Amino acid sequence: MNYSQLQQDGFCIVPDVLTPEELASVNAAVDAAIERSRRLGVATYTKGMDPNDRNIRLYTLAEFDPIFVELLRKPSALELVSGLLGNNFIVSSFSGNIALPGSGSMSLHADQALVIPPPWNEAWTMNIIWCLDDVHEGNGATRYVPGSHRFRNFDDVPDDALLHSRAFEAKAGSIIAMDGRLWHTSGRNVSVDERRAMLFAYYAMDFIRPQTNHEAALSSGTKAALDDDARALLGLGAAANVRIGANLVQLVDSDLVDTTHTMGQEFDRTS
Ligand SMILES: O=C(O)CCC(=O)C(=O)O
Repeated sequence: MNYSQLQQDGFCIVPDVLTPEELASVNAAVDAAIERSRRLGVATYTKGMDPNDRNIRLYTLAEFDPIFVELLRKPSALELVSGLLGNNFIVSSFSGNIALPGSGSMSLHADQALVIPPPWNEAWTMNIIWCLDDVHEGNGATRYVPGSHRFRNFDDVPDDALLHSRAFEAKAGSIIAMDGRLWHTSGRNVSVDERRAMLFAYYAMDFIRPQTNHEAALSSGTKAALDDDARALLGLGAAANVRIGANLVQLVDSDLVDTTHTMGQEFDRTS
């Protein structure tokens, strides 16, 4: 049901994915991440992307707390991701946008169009958006242009697309699964005192270069604490984009070529 809506409309909303206790823990981790970023002097506002500093941006969430890695691999999220993208995907980026009252709207965009040139014939990327607050028009919920996941190139995007946009409505603890081709933007938070926190877990087919190079962006301590599944999901390790090639090599002669060795390891041994 969710998956067919995701295919047809370019999004679906799944309520109650997080229990109240999980929601409280994720919110506490977000607060701690903001605090740590500020203490370390990491910018929490990206000039040029948001109209003002009422948006708090958090990047590379996996670095901040293991709870964010657990969100990335929640079965209810991964079912939707594999439903749309198949089984060969990795995390392209995982960021947060906490829109405080007074925050403005960024530019309309589709996340797939940010990483792949047109034509966008298939869904090769998608977001699982974690709603940490009730989100709605007034507090700046993400706005989407209905049917825009069918746009195949930039010429298909009407000049007045934004006028046709609508705000997602979802309760705290829900996820919104969104086709990477759906054109969207952040809304304006015109409320008096409502925070709007949403986390954007962006998944992409494994042959697309990720937005965040987690090998470079994560600290060695964080990487060392990850298990093999989490490492694979984050695209870590020296080998990249060898999936199809590795199978071919095994077909040629699985005794001659040990595909478990990465090129980096080979280099270490011979240097
Ligand atoms: O915060 C939002 O509602 C949308 C954020 C977004 O689309 C982005 O950061 O690329």
